[in-house]
Amino acid sequence: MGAHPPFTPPTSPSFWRSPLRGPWLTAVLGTVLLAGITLLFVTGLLSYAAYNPDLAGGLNDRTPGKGLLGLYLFPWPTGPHWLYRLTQGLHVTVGVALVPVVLAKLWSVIPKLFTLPPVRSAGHALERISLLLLVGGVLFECVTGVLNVQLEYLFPGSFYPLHFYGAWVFMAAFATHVVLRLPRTVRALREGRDPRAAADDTGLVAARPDRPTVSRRGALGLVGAGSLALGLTTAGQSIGGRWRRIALLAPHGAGEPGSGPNAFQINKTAAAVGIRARDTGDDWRLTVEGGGRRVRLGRADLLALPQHEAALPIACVEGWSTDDRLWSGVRLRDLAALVGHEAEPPGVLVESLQLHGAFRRAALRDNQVRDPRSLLALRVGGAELSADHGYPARIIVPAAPGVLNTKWVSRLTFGEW
Ligand SMILES: Nc1nc2c(c(=O)[nH]1)N[C@H]1C(S)=C(S)[C@@H](COP(=O)(O)O)O[C@H]1N2
Ligand SMILES: [Mo]
Repeated sequence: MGAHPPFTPPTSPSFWRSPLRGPWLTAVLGTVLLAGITLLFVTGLLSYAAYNPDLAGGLNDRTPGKGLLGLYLFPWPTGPHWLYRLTQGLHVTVGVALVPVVLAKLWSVIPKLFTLPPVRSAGHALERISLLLLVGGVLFECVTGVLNVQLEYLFPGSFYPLHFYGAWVFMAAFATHVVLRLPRTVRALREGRDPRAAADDTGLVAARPDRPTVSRRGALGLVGAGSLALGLTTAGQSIGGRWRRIALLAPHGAGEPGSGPNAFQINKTAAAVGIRARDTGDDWRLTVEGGGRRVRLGRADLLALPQHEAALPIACVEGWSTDDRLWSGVRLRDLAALVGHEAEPPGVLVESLQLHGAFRRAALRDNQVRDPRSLLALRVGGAELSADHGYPARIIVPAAPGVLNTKWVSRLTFGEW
């Protein structure tokens, strides 16, 4: 009996024995998160704006109850053409790379979770509730984000509201936390790496530390190496080129399906969404409507209209992007002109042959219709579109999220919706 040390519960300060914990380590990790999470917040809001959720009709809007949270929305521009590729690539890559930092930060403060009494005062109770939202929020955003990147449609249609509202709750708690902890963080960074437990008023330094097996710097190095490895194996899916080969963590990243001009990432195949060959054959017609007029065009009619080229990527919300591809087809503004919208065409509602699923229709804003690079594409890289890339015709718009590049288009309605 006597040989066993007495049982120490995690609520006892002597249960936590890592010599690494201390205000400096927590402050360094916190500072990295402050910068990283701010970037995630900004690029996240940009991604939300890029969907044009406030377009009349709210067609693209998966968060119709957003109210004031849509306050900052602005018309998403069409240039530079790689804009969404950049903002979303950063969001997903930095988000994935921060996961080890988040875990290390939580580890560094975990003794505080168990301190007794759990609530000392009303103020302390409020602080603990805000910490619950903070920790719950960060884990929730990590999990929904990573699952969306990895499994794309695990949340059919509902990833957007979950990640969006989760972000606002988390950011409120995060902002509170930053304000409360900034002075302590600055002090800890100034004081350096080795505060003595006696001088520690944060309760992070172990009362009975074990012997160190790695220095604080070494531990930070390990976390950094983990982040870097995750970042590098994710980033290639956005950067493209040779980097794509090491995009091991990205389901749509490494490797490109098939060969020839159509050999690039496919989000949903024609078969997956029930597009049958007979719907896209010679009987296929595109209906163009607006201004009280309607025309119906076959593929030969479209090919007889002036053809234009645009080198544009597809950049998906999941973080993967294609390199610039040379698309060719009919300008959206030329199609608007066919139904009388000559000078300043309005926005357009795009509908697909696809009968079910969240992405079978999308609304584009007038600035997107008017851009000369916005096409109803018929060909890519000099070849006909493949069935999986949207044959007979698909939308391609500069700087827009992939989700707005509707495939297997059957109807365009300019204005009036
Ligand atoms: N009709 C239709 N169009 C669609 C989709 C879809 O599911 N159905 N997916 C969209 C999404 S989310 C993306 S990222 C791009 C992917 O294009 P790609 O498969 O041609 O690379 O197509 C978009 N167009
Ligand atoms: Mo997408």
